[in-house]
Amino acid sequence: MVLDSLAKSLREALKKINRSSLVDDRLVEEIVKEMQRALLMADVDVSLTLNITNNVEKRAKEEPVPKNSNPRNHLIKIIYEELLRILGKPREFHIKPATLMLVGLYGQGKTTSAGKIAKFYMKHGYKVVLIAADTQRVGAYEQLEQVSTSVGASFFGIYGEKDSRKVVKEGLEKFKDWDVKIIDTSGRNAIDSSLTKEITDINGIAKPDEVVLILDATIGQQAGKQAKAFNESVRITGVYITKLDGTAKGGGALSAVAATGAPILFIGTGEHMEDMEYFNPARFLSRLLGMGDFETLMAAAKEFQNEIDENSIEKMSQGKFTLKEMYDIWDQMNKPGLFKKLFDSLPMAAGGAVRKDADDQFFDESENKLKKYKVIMDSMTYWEMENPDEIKGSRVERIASGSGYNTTDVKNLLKDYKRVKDMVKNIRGNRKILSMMKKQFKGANLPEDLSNLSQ
Ligand SMILES: Nc1nc2c(ncn2[C@@H]2O[C@H](COP(=O)(O)OP(=O)(O)OP(=O)(O)O)[C@@H](O)[C@H]2O)c(=O)[nH]1
Ligand SMILES: [Mg+2]
Repeated sequence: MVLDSLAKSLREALKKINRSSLVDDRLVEEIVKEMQRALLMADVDVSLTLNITNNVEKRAKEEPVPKNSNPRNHLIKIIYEELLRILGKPREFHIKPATLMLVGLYGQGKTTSAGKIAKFYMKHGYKVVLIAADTQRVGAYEQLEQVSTSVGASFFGIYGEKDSRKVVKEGLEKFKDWDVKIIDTSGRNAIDSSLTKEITDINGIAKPDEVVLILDATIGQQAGKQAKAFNESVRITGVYITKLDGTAKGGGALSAVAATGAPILFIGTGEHMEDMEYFNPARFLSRLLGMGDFETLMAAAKEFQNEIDENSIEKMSQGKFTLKEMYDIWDQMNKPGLFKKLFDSLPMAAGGAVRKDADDQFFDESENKLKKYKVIMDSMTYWEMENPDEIKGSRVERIASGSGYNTTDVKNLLKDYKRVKDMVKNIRGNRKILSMMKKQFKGANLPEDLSNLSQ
């Protein structure tokens, strides 16, 4: 995983809290020292580190423990909240047709990331073209062409052309019907006037929905300075931090970029085309700490509690989970994203099993599918809803024609249902999670024993 040593030290600190019989000033001071050491080792800025750890110490010593928590969990919660401040605010990112321009200095990972982003969109069913606007570096054309081939995206470039503006203009025109256009621009050694002019010009021509700054995590805190400088010369909509897998300095890059206020959109975690993640600070931190995505879990559980009656949860946890239960739950969830949030919050706690089984794509699109699926389910008989495994052949055809969708949609619904059912089974098999969920629904503050959950 990324930031291995930081993760290890922070997890040790949390374990120490969990193991201690008493939370006193001495323990708080010890933990704060360990946090300081861990953050500085990960290249987090000294004053930021001190600010965070001083806050932890002050809050831990002064804040009264809420009634529904205990001193250990309260301390962990404070640590979590203070660390989260380092990572900045999440930016909402909708997967939809878009033009993206990638900018950055030499060797930061622009071309590789262009391929990864292409793959990411293609996984969601979009038609993607990569446009070779790096007309400066020898071999840039071939490199992007090769990247396009490897992910199966379309490619546009004009071999030997020196004017990147012309390439972009022609590429966008030729591929105007493609859903997603990703423009790979050329780098420089430093942000100079020729780079600023080039990307400003391309920006004017392409009018991209996203201008993504690519920054190499191994430059550590320097990433913050670069983000600031780029932001001043072109409107950056998000930052993609690459090579987080290969450096202990990742904490420096992440925190310094977050401090500039530029949102971190993606992180690169390896050289392969699938080594990329959408960056969500809370999820990233929870995973780093090995405690499951409990921030999201708590928020989702609270919403869930309001949206869903106890019956559905009981049913879900006790064995019966047919299409009918799925329909009821979906029906009660009028808040977009709730379902995804709830399940997304469980994976670490379930030892990673849920997460791996649950294809991201399913969740990202689940909101859009929801409407469609409900229409399809409305065309099913009660018996079919109760016995989804029996829906085959001519039944699929009848349901499809009754709902106005095609048989693939019906089959997808059944496939997704099976996935959710497996997840529910997974959760059911893990009594710890179940009791944790129940506690959450009763409004408890924190899972009792975080270190155990993360095993
Ligand atoms: N380990 C690791 N390597 C990466 C990652 N992203 C990119 N790289 C590597 O970084 C090197 C440079 O990547 P490029 O994509 O060519 O960088 P660039 O910004 O396009 O470079 P120029 O076009 O020369 O400006 C390559 O060897 C990539 O394999 C990452 O997330 N993890
Ligand atoms: Mg390149």
